[in-house]
This record gives sequence, C-alpha cells and structure tokens, in this order.
Amino acid sequence: MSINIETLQSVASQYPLPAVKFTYGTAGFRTKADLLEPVMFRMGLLAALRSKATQASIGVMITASHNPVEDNGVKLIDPMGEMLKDSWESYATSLANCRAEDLGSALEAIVKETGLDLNAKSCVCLARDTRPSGLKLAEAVIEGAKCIQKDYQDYGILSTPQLHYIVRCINTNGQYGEPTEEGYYRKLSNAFLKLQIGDQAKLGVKVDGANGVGADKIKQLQKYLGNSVNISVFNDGTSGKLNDKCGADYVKINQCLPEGIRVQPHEKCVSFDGDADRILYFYIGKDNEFKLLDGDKMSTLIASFIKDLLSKANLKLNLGVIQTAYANGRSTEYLQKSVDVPVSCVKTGVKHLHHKALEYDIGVYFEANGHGTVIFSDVAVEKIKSYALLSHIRSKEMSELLDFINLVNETVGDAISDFLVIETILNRKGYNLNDWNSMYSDLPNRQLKVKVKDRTVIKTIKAETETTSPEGLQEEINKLVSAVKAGRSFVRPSGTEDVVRVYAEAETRSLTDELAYAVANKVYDFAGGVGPRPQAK
Ligand code: G16
Repeated sequence: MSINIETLQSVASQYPLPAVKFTYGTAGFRTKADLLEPVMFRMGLLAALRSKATQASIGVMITASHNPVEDNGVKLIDPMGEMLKDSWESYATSLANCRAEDLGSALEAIVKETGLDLNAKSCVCLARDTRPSGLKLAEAVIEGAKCIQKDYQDYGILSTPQLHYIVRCINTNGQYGEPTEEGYYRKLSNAFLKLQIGDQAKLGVKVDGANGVGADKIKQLQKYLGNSVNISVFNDGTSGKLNDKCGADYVKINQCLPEGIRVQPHEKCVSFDGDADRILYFYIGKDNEFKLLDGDKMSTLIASFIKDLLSKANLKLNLGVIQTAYANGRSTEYLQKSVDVPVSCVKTGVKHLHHKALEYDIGVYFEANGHGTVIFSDVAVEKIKSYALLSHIRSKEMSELLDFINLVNETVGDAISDFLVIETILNRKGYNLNDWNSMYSDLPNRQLKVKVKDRTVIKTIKAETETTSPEGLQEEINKLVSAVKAGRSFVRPSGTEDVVRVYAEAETRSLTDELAYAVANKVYDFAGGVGPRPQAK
C-alpha cells in the first residue's frame, strides 16, 4: 500500500496554511482556533502514521485546556495513554508547517525514516472539549486521518484524561478497563466506594467546573457514586464563559475564589481547568482567608499515604516524587525531610514529569498548577499483588493499595480521578482540608505574566530555573533574589500562551510580591516588553 498522493493533494488544498509559524509547545499546538484547521488536518495525517508505526490506536484530543475560549489546540496521545513520543514532535512541527503541495513528500519521508508499514492496521481516536470551534476542527482531523486509512473513532465530547484512559484501554485489550466513558466512571467509582470507611454521607463538595467539559463529566460521575458524595457544580457552562475568571488556572494564578461560586468558611471546594486534567482544592479558613491546596499539597498527601501503606506492610519499593521549578520550596523540603522520599525537579510539562516518574517503582508527579498523577510500575504491581495474597504479613494494606491503583488514572493528570484519590486519602486519614493544609505551610508565592515582542528570546537551563539569554538577565535576577529572605525566582517562556512566566517566592507576602514585580520588570527591559510595565495592583 502507498499513500494516494492525488487524493491527498486534492483534500489538502482545502486546508492551506495561514502565514503563521506553528510551534509544538508544552502540550502540543495551541493558538487562536480560527488558525487551526490546517494544523488539525495535518495532525490527522500524523496520528494515522503514528498509529501505523506503533500498530496501536492513537488519540487526538482537541482542546486548549486552560486557555480562553477563542483558542484551541491539539494534544496527541500515544498507545499507553501517554503524551506523543518526543522524537515524533519534530514530525508534528514539520507537518504543521508543511505547504499542501509538499505534504505527499513530507509523509513519504516520515514513512521512510521510521520504517513504518503502511499496510499495518491503524485507528485514530479523537475527542474534543466543549469549545464551539471543536466540531469543525474534529472534521479536519478526520479528513486528514482518512487520507491514510479508513478507521477512526470519534468519541465526541470528553475530558482530556478520559480520552487518554480510553486509548490505553483499547491498546491493552481492556486490561486497563473498559474502553468507554461509562467504563471510566465504573472503574473509578467501584474503586472509590470500596475504599471508603466511616460515614460517607458527610462528603459534600462544591466544584468550579471552569465552564468546561469537567462540569458535565463530574455530574455524570455523581450518578455512579450514589449518596456517598454530594457534588454541587458551579460554572457549569450554562451561562458563563470557559476559563473566564474561573477554573484552576485562574484560581492558582490569582490566589482567590473563582467567580460564580459562593463559599462559606470551611466548605470544601475544587476547581477544574477547561479540559479537566487539573484540579485544585480551596476553602475559606476561620480567619476568612482564602486557602489554596495545590498540586504540591496533593503530591505530599499522596506520597505520605503510599509511604505509610508500604511501611506498614514492610514492602520496600522505590517511591519518588517529581516536581517542577514551580513547586513551593516548603513542599520539597517537607517531602525530603518529613516524608523521606527522593524529589526530582524537571522542566514544565506533564510529559517531562511522566517520563521521570517512570524511573521509580511508584512515581508521584504533580505540577503546582494541579496537573499530576501516580504511576505504578509492573514490578510494583506484581509485588503488591503478591504481598496482598500472603496472609502472614500486612496483606490488608496491600489489598487497599491495589484498589487505590484502580482509582488512579495513570495515563495523565486527571481532575476527576485526582479528586477521588484525594477524597479517599482524606477519608481514611480522617482529615478535613484544614488538617491537610496544616501538614506544612507554603512560602508565599506569586506568578506573573509578562508580554514581550518575542518570548523565544528567553532561553533556560537547569530545569528552567536559570536563563542563559537575554545576556545579563540572570545576573539581575540573582541580585534581586539574594536581597530577599528565603527568596527564589525564575522566568521562562510559556509553551501554551504568548507570555513570559515569572515565579517568585519569599519569606513574606510583601517580599514575594516585591520580588515578583522587580523580576517581571527586568524581563520587560531585557526581553522587549510590550504594553504597560508590570505593576503591583
Ligand atoms: C499544559 C501542560 C502543563 C503545563 C501547562 C502550562 O497544561 O499540560 O504541563 O503546566 O500547560 O504550560 P506553560 O507554562 O508552558 O504555559 P494544560 O492544562 O493547559 O494543558
């Protein structure tokens, strides 16, 4: 079999490239939705080729996650539900920028280079979030995929992690679960209900759905949980705008309540992002202060819970936690000193965290923004299973750990699965949010965005903790940081938005804000700031 170049060119001519250079960012391509049809067509082609190369189903998720509703994007999903393999990112970039008339030769070059078999059976599985632009973009993906092969499966509207889960289920012949949305709810809810102890009726939670896909999906989940949980969904997309003054990214960056939700002191609340692959917890403390429990708080809770079960069963497994530079310094210290687990710091992007987590028997990875999960290696699962069967040692803990594994969506960060994971741990520890929050205190921190002419002028090293360009910027940041108690700051170009991100933390709130704005102003000066200077509100 070969690619029918004539058909390809005729279909491709309907998807001419705009005068834009597309770059594969932190999580695939992401930009204004009206520019993306040609990219989606090309990603349909790529996914079909990847499917033939791996002889497995490949996922295409149409979403721009936390970005505004006008944006859209694409995340490609490899056979085990993980992000697209690094070496294929460059194929994705070259195809995304390839003129229609050159596509035939570009595809043939990929076929040759990878040695893939065009006769191999293949399938592209696609889904989209709730953005109005999604349907048209899905059609473009299908058109692309059909130029290479006939099989595709359109799952309609799903959360990103649901599609990751389904792809893995398909490619493991159902061993990971039933490859349907219902199968996903069933697997998670069964594990959750098995693990609950005591009075479950007490669990009430308010969910900020970011006016995105997660709002509807958590309502679906509620049906499988019966009376055990009482979920009230706010920002469910019926009136508000996607990610507009709500959702996990807004809550994390602004460190405040989302709009569209009324909260009484100590009520348990969570925020999802637009495609439900991130979650944050928050509440109002008795001092009326906003309290945020972010990805760092989740990884510390999860790691200490697993560590506890392992040590009760006297099972030695290599447990590690993966963070990025955005992790609060206190969380890293707590993990190393109190939980006593190794901590690694990698570049932003779940693909980097996921990759590193695979080095451990059990890898817990979370970005501070609430994106994360736990990965259990085959070796770990086998050991846990064998311990669960032995009656003379602590088999109870290991049976619980096996149920716990079924609660986790190991393919990627998942707001719904993470919610059930955290609730299970809180339930078993008898913790409320305040108990959890008291495990350690965060250093005050601040994230800012700086608009510059070209954010790619910022180059970073050491897991993005230092810049090498523009020349002189890092020295200025170092001077500012050294003048502040417990100060730390770094800057990096975002891979999902046209901004440079600034992070700062320090001993007090005012020192933190001063440091953040001072560093942001350095970025503005060194990297060609656009618009008004960064200024404290
Ligand atoms: C994506 C990635 C995350 C990353 C976030 C922000 O999240 O999956 O790993 O932390 O973008 O990336 P950046 O700082 O490069 O803009 P999401 O939830 O938007 O898909």
